Amino acid sequence: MKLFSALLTIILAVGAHTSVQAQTIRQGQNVTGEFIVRFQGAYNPQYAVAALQAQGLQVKEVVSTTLNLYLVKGKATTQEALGSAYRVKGVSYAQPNHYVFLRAPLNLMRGLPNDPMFNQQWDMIEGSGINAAAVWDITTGGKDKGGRDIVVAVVDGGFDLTHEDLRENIYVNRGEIPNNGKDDDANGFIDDVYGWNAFNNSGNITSDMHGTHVMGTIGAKGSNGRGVSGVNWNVKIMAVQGASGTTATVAKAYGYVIEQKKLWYNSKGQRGANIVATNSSFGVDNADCKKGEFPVWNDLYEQMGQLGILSAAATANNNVNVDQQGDVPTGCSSEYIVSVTNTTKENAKYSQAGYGARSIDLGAPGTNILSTVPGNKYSNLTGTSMATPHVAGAIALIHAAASEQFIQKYYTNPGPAVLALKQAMLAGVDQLPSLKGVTVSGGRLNVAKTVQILNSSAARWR
Ligand SMILES: [Ca+2]
Ligand SMILES: [Ca+2]
Ligand SMILES: [Ca+2]
Repeated sequence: MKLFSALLTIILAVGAHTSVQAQTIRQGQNVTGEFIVRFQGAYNPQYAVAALQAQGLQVKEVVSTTLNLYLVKGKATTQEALGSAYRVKGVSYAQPNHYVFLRAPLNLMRGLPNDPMFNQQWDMIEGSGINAAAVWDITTGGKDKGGRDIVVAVVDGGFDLTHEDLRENIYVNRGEIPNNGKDDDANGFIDDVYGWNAFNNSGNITSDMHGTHVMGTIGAKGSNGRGVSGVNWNVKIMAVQGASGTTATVAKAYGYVIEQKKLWYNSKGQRGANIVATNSSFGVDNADCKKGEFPVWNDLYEQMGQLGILSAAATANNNVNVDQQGDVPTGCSSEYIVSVTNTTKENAKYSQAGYGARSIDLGAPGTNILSTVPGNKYSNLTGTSMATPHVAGAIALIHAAASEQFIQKYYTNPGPAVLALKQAMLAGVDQLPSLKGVTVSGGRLNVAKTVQILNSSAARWR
């Protein structure tokens, strides 16, 4: 990975610079002829450099003007050099420069989690995956730069909210007292503690394999020594049941999401939830969203988008051209949908996954993806359903990594801000030959590149 190679380069560069073979350097060994001098009090750096030079010592680098530290080189032996340094007025002390090594073993370095199954999570790293690992150097998710909680609403069949690797990252409506038959927070929904069950209009969330797996990819707790890591180590995942049945059920599920986000704005963050993404790993195959039979679906995505919610949507698990065959929702026209197809560890589109040069935005890993399943278990599953939560999770992680400029725009003008986020995501993909010409972007999600592109474009916003 990039991090490893960067560290190796640093170690090797130090070795080359001092003409010492990298493998022969010991921890704590002196760097030949170099030492560090500290002046007492605030000496002008120009004076310090001149005074040291007058003793035949060469200042290699000003290490810190605040601490008055200088890296100095000179004289044959360190003892001789130290003696010269102490003859300079104002020098408080001088000490040899030592080689210092990383203490952590490679798999415990910052940036990578300690979860025991992480070594099977090719989908999270650079190469075949989404390069979330590079973003984890900056943030592991949970809150934006303004300290606001980041919430992802998963609309699916059901969830095991007690799973050992999920429970800490499940959204909780703090204003609601469970199971008392009352709408304690007056948001229009009785006993909605973890989200909403649109199948039976209640706050009772039931368990299901599909939704539990989707949740784990978005936000299984990272670096907790258990199981796997999600795209976000920390995040709030809202449970919304209603991913099948009828359009009315789906509308009730998204309606809950819309109400909670509106309430969050209207209460200035005191109630409701700061939902930034939905995950929709469901739909209607071969249905034409643009032909007038499905206006409700497109309207829901539009309304969510204007509130700053992007919807990651899985396309069909068939090798069909959605531009021609249609699909709901990935063939719908709302710009606030990020439509996703399924890629493999071998950097190809999965054979049984939908595509479309106009309809399908990008690919994400969806073949043999390891994630959480009910009963504190873990399993590999394949499908566009497994690809899409990488995108929904990425949207949340990007909010955590996004600059102040982005966040300010998001809270004043959420629709255009999230469309800029989507554009950065499409511009930042890793191009793949099998996605070229059959997806909008021609590539697979790369979260780290998206963050770079978004933050550099946000720096130019007014
Ligand atoms: Ca309520
Ligand atoms: Ca209640
Ligand atoms: Ca874990």
